Amino acid sequence: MKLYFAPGACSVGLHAIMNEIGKPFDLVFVNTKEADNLKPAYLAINPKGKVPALLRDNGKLLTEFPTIAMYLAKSAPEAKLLPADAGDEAEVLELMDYICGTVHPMGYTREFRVGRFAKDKDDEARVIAQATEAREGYLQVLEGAFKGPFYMGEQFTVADAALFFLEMWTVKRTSTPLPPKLAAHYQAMLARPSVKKALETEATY
Ligand SMILES: N[C@@H](CCC(=O)N[C@@H](CS)C(=O)NCC(=O)O)C(=O)O
Repeated sequence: MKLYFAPGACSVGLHAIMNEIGKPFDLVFVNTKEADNLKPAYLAINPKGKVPALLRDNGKLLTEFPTIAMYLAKSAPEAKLLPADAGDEAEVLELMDYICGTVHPMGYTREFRVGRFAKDKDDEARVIAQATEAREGYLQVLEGAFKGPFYMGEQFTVADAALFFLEMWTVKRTSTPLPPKLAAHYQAMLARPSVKKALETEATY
């Protein structure tokens, strides 16, 4: 398997999940800072022009964080990255959908890639203010749903990897404080060997 990633992008959550599972995989660096993700060579692999993407050993490509996370978790049941109960599993997917479909684009991408959303330079402050306000609201929703010590309670699941990249972005790339439960979760994730290893590896690119 090959994970197409960019250092510090949302793909880091999947990188950590793959470390949790512990099976061999290859990393393929996509330099999004140089917009390599939008160049023909990468578009031929993933026409969406985004990371993450997972190339399976059968040559099929999977995209979208929640999809890849579910695939990885279900392919390695021994790692117990999903709850056994169907309703609880649905809650994990619900969280990943919310993060990847709403929170990431509206509360983070809108600020990180403000040039794509603002009418012109003068409009950027308005767009960033919108993203900030939205982000503060989303973080309160996530804080309210958080059970602790992990998102689903005692069990670490793929939902925690999705929460992690948001927490990391919030701390490192925004001026929004993390609410207390998410702040504690972020520290616990940073101490987790799978996350440490992913961050250390990505720092070498
Ligand atoms: N809906 C996608 C979003 C992926 C996404 O936006 N990835 C960002 C990195 S975090 C990216 O590739 N950005 C490059 C760009 O937009 O040019 C998912 O959940 O996987």
